[in-house]
Amino acid sequence: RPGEKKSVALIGAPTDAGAADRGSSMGPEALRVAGLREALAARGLQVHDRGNLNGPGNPWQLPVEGYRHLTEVIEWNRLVHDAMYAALREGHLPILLGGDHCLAIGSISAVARHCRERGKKLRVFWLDAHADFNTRELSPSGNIHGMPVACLCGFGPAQLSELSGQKPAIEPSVIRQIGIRSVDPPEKRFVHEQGLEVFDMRYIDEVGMRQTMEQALLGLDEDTHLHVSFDVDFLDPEIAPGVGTTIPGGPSYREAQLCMEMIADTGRLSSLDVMELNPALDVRNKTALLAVDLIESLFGKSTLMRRAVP
Ligand code: 6HN
Ligand code: MN
Ligand code: MN
Ligand code: MN
Repeated sequence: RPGEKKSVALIGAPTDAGAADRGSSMGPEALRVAGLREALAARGLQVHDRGNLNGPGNPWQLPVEGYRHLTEVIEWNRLVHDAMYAALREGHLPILLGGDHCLAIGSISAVARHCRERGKKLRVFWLDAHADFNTRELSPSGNIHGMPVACLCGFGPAQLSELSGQKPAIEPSVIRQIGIRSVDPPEKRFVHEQGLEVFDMRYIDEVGMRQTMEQALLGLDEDTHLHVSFDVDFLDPEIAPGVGTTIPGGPSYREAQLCMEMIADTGRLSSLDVMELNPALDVRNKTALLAVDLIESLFGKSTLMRRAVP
């Protein structure tokens, strides 16, 4: 639709049923209060805020057979899948406002289904301190927010790993994990076994964010749908305290900006998750404000300045 404004759909998913801590259920509203809609509109996007999905509450129970709150997590992921899929079909760029990271199962299952139908290639950027590649057998916690990547790759309960209508929803080869610095030992072995491409903090320290992103973006073309799953704990906790599982040694403000800017430059961003923001642990909503700032860069806030350089 040439000449028409690009449109984004905001989909709030206020749950923390997959997490270790309560509070990420307040993430969608904190992002709205931080001015997400206005920031996107200022980027020239048409913004449709679809409001929040309405799923089950958090029963706050112990894991059962290796999974905590599996029933609730399945229900939420069904809702997320359906909402993300509908938004993609309507031609919007959907932005999922989490909620904990278990919801990326529904989100990326919808994206995978959409790409299959359109004959598009898929690339998933997983920006996170964690690999989120646990299974019931490997997980130290039973918390499903530590398992979405494994579920998407076919290792998880059927109701989660078959959401896209095909198992696995995605191949490990489409994933690029960036910023990783906390992986449980059995999980680490499984990451290697499945051949995930991981640009961990050690790698970013050694080669820098620029070369890391160049490598992660290799092979993207006009036919590629790029999905970014942004777990806010990707960022260094000094700048982003409002998350449940803070891990020191994450990307700095400038490194995170560069990461977002280089994604924006490709023009391939087609769907986004903003996950794990926990306002109960934040300081004057500063992590939400930072997330909005980075999302602006993801949508090209700095591109004009960069292009002006010969
Ligand atoms: N997140 N690896 C730990 C676990 O319990 O499986 C932590 C997972 C954190 C997940 O932040 O999305
Ligand atoms: Mn519309
Ligand atoms: Mn995560
Ligand atoms: Mn994480």
